[in-house]
Amino acid sequence: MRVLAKAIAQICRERPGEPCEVLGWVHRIRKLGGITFIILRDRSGILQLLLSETREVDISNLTLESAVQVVGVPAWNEKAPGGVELQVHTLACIARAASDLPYQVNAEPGKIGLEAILDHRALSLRNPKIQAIFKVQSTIIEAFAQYLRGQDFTEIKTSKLVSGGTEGGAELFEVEYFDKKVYLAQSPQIYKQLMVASGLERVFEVAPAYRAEKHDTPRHLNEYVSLDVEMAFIASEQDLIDLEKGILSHIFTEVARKNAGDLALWNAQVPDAQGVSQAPIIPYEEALKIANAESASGNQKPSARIFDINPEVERLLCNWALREKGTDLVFVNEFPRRYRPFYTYPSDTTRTMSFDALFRGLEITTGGRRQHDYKALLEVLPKFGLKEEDIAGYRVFQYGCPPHGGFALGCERLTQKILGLGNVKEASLFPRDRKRIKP
Ligand code: AMO
Repeated sequence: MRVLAKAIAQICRERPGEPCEVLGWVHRIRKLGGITFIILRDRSGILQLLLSETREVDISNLTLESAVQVVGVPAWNEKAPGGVELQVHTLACIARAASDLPYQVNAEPGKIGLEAILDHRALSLRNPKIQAIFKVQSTIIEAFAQYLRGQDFTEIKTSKLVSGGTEGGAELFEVEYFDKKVYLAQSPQIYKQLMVASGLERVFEVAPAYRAEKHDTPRHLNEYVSLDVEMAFIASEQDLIDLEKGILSHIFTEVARKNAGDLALWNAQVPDAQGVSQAPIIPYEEALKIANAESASGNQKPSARIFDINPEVERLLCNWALREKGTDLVFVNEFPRRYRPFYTYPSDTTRTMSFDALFRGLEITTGGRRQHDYKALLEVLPKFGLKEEDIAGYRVFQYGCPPHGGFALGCERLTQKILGLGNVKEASLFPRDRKRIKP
């Protein structure tokens, strides 16, 4: 019977003596006198193989990372990982790995530099701890979509080739498109809003977004996966915050349920539903006051007075929320108009119905209600250096576009913070930065 490594304990318990076939890779080889132990690895985990001298299994040519097929009988052994091993009868090498491995797959990832991990991505992913990152990410994406489908949202896929930016700034990658210059989309912003206007009302998208940001920081990628949401008939950003709390609760519950082993490898825990529901919503001005007070009372030398939310303020606010409210999550709302894009809905002359979500010291979401009144949109354009033709796509708003809003969650940043990774690039399969365009 062909089984996964993780099923061996169950077979040993329920059908002792039954021979099993397991397929996987050689993770480690250890010789002790006449006995050889091999740690075999498959997608489910690791399994100790016991090769005794009495069985004639030739492993003299076997190299680390070769793919093998083994047949044996499960047996309890308290010294083996998981307390069980496979006593091998036959072992066949299906694909021999060359002996000059360029990357030490079975090493603790923390001891290998990030650049080496990324240079040898396919090999580094064979390490269970590194693979765990992408198993968790897969659950995040699945749970995000599952929750929204359950709330009657429709999944959309929009073009990543666009004629201009939506998020302000000059952070656009140019692409030659026949005889024109077009750009890689910074976000599906206009399209998701158009889909609300189209009558779909509730949409979401999981897709790459591109930012030509020149800086190299542990929180920025030039290409990231954006988990986007947009919904019609909302009153304020409060409706969106409630929706995001529901999404995050579901994601955390699913990650805890499906990825317990992956979380354990990183010594990580997800917040429980209570932790999410307790997340405070702090108006921007209040958030600055808290950050200033935190900074002044910190053990380190207080930094200069804080006038805007920056990475240091995100950390201070999250420290405060953990201490005072017992939660890893903080929402900041009422951002000033000057810090938000043209499409943001104003709540008065200075503030907007917009918000950010901060999780474990990092911004993971930006969102807000949008301006759905086309005339009001035109009025603010000069302040943003835009002209009517720049937002031509929004003209359809003249034909009955309801109040609406949405947000975007950064998939890699959420993965990074769930697992406690030092750099967001670790949570991107093939990260793109200023220097890295391969593999
Ligand atoms: P914003 O630009 O804040 O908002 O992006 C939303 C979220 O996307 C993630 N993110 C990034 N992750 C990694 N590297 C980057 N360079 C990067 N840039 C952004 C973050 C961030 O919180 N259109 C609006 C969203 C909306 O209002 O619906 C937008 O894109 O987690």
